[in-house]
Amino acid sequence: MKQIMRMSRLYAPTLKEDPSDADIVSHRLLLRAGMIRKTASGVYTFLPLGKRVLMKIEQIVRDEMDAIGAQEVLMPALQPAELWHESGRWNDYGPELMRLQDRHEHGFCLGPTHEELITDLVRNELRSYKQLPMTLYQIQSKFRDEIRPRFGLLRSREFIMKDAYSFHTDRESLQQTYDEMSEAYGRICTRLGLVYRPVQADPGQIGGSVTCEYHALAESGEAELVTCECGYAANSEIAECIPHPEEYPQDELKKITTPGVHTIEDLAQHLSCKANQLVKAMVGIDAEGTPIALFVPGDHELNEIKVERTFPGFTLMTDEQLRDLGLPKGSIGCVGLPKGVRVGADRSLQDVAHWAVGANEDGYHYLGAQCGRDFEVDVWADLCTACAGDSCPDCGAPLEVARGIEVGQVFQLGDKYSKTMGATYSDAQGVEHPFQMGCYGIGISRALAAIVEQHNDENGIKWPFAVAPAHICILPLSVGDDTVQPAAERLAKELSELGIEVVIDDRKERPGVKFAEADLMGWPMQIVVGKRGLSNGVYEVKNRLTGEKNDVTFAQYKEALAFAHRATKPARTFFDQAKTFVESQD
Ligand code: 9G3
Repeated sequence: MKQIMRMSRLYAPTLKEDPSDADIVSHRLLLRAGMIRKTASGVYTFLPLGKRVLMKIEQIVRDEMDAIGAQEVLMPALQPAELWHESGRWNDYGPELMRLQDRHEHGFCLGPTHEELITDLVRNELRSYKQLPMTLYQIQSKFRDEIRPRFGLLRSREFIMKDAYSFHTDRESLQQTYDEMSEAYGRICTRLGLVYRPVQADPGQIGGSVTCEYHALAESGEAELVTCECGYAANSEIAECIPHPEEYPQDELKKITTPGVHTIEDLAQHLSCKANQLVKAMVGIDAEGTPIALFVPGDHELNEIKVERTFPGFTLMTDEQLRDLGLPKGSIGCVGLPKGVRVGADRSLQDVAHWAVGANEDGYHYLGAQCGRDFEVDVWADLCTACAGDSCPDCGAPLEVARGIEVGQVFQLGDKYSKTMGATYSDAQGVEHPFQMGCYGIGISRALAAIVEQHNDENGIKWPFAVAPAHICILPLSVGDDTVQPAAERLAKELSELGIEVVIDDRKERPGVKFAEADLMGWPMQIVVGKRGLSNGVYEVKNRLTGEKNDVTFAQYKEALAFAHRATKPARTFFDQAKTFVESQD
């Protein structure tokens, strides 16, 4: 029998108004529903209802981790600095790493992640290939001193993460766990009620070669994704870009006067053509100080990560550097560039025979500039950020742009940590090798907010059943009435005997307040017990997720109850018989 929750006792201080400093819906609703409270910038307290949801999310994650053989541990948040010196990361991170000293002035940090800690644990315990593969995980608070905490739980300075780490003898074993973990992440997102996309991502600072992010789609998401109906999805930071530039109809090289034209928009207006018929130039300097002119379709942006990969150290020139080179900002082109300037161009421009581009003379542009005849390109590369309408690299269909909240990520770390920290196992011949490792995170508190971002309406939160703080809210309307209250209490008791989680709004509040708060808190179902309904022999049942309302007669209710009891009867018989058997043995 589950404990019946009573609104008259529940500590859930709701707010009538939207808090001023909450600028996304999940932050607003979690505060208004009395589920979280801000303790400091980026630091939150979970109140009873918020804590109940957190525990349900954690339990679903635990279920799925245990199902693939991962074992739960609990590591300390307080991490000795020595480990971070060993891995060489103590100085990699700036003030984001929360460092402190103990009373003996020994250095520590509050753990933002636990690669160092778990590698140290394992290098002393896991010594033989016979013990591999091994996956350990924890659900624990993490600390990252974000420079601008915002969006409530989405970017906080203390948050709850499930982080798992796997240890292997070789890459194929790592790949197998990585794949199992990826499938488990899909099941977790689905069970949490999240609309999500696995997204190919940029390994970034991790240095592992393979990584994938799990994004919950939401307009408030910080990540920009490109997605396709075929299932392809990638972080737009690194997604392969296949634009469709078109030619401006002009074959011979022709210089035109373009007074006051300095941007692609100006030029498109001047030529009454589309931006993708024009070529945009950006000039910079690479690590060796070589000037480089880059050309991309007029309707695309240069992608810094891709440019860095092709021209290491590339930084855009300042206005005076451009002037020193004699290049007029806003009408730079590929014809007549000063000697020594290297030319790079987005590979999609290979299919554009004649370019409309700056003439390297202020107030002039060229039409019909032909590669090979009027200019040369040294390097063709994928230099642009993919955007809506570009071709999907997998199936060719037009890409769409979406925004995502990164709720999970899986990494293949290889031997990045095991090598630097001397974490080795001995193989069948007794030879020592560094472990292959993987690491896998899910933002538990962030997932809670992501669920609200995807499940809400103008009245409040709409919790999916699997994570709702309770399943059914019973709303007696006239509490004083001597028939309504007992009927509501009986309903609560009968439903909770089925294992249903029930909350009863037993407060002496007006019906309007009860309805509004039930909608705000997002209980998936509401059952109204009112004087009129009782005299008509019905309960009014409302499905919060669909808005559907039905009058359920007492007979229908009794039948549903009996059915539910029968449905759970086999389990009950088993335990009753087991109990009787055990007692008979005494
Ligand atoms: C730091 C600080 C911030 C950090 C890190 C280290 C992110 C850091 C990446 C990861 C990788 C995976 C295991 C679970 C899944 C994610 N922000 N990362 O390493 F010192 Cl201040 O955390 N870790």
